[in-house]
Amino acid sequence: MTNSTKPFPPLKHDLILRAARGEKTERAPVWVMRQAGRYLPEFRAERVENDFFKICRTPELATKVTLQPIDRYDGLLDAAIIFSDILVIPQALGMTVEMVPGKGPHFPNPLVVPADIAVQLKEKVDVYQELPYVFDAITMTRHALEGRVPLLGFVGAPWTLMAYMIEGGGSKTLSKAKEWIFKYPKESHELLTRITDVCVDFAVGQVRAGAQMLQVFESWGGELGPHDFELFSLPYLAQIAKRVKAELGSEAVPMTVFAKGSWYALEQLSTLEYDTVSVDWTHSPESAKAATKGRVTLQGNMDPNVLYGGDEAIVAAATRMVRGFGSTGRYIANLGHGILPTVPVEAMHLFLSTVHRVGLEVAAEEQARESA
Ligand code: 1CP
Repeated sequence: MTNSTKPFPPLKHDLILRAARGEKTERAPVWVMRQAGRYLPEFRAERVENDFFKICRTPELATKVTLQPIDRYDGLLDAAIIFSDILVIPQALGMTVEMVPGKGPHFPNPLVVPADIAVQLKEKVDVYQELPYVFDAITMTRHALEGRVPLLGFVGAPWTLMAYMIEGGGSKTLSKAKEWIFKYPKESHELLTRITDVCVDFAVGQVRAGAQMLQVFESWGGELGPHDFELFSLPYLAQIAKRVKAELGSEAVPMTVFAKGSWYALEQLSTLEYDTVSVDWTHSPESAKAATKGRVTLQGNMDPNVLYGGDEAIVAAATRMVRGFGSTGRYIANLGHGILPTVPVEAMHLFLSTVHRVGLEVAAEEQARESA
């Protein structure tokens, strides 16, 4: 257990928080989705010793792994993201989730029909009872970071979590989860509402434990067409930002929404109470800026596979990205989705250092233009 009453060390580097709030920054901040994880040899070494969820549940180990990329890429990452998984919410709701090496998450007893909701899921979830280890890991990590960079918390979005709970793991078609929304829309909304309530409590708890920014991952957003996204994803994403901010009041932190593949919803997403909208590589900087009209900070969006393309390709794509997004000042550099497990650590380094270099160049050019 960590001592949550001990004051946190002062934050020495708030670049990402300023960018999220829409302030002009001296360069674009950068972090990478899944930056702590399988592409890092030091993480793989940890996994030989420990099961995935054991790392999540042991604050000392979660802290250690969260800091791995911050130490390796010292000075190049502008945020840390707590080591955990979106699937701790289904666990808190009462479901069993295992992490199968080389395969990913597996639910031995997925939801099959709506009647399973009452049988398998707890009616009321107390996140402080079910997920104290995440809060402890956040508090411990926030201390261990010593203010080097802000610490991000995260939750999975309701539709994405519902999809895992019904599919029982990753899926190419999401046929089972989609059968639910088309065959049992009322019960699907009931399930989404239950998940949303836990998301809200969990996100609020993470901030109270020390998270300085939050990201909501709707990783399966793009599996829904515009009509179904508007029915089964958007209202819940909207509720999460609204309720989390209302509950936290003056302690609210910037929030990011990432609905992968939902390019058609970018304008709508930019009108919710999120400060930042993370976009994948199906947007050009120009189209993303046109859809969001400066209402939010944009985050993203290089195709993670560029990191396999060799130095020239990485420098070209990262440069194009920062130059394309950089001129508004409302920008956080990232990949368009998580970094892949077989990416060489040097490719990540080149991506980060290019973003820094080009970000400084763009900022200097902007300043020169403004003072001209
Ligand atoms: O560095 C970080 O980003 C922090 C840790 C983190 C985060 C933010 C992990 C560790 N998982 C996540 C979020 C997460 N988990 C998402 C949303 C982001 C995204 O879209 O990539 C999703 C969809 C999951 C579900 C999940 N967990 C998958 C995907 C399965 C599929 O559907 O194909 C996998 C493979 C996991 C396991 C996992 N989570 C994290 C790691 C490092 C791993 C690998 C597990 C291992 O070590 O074996």
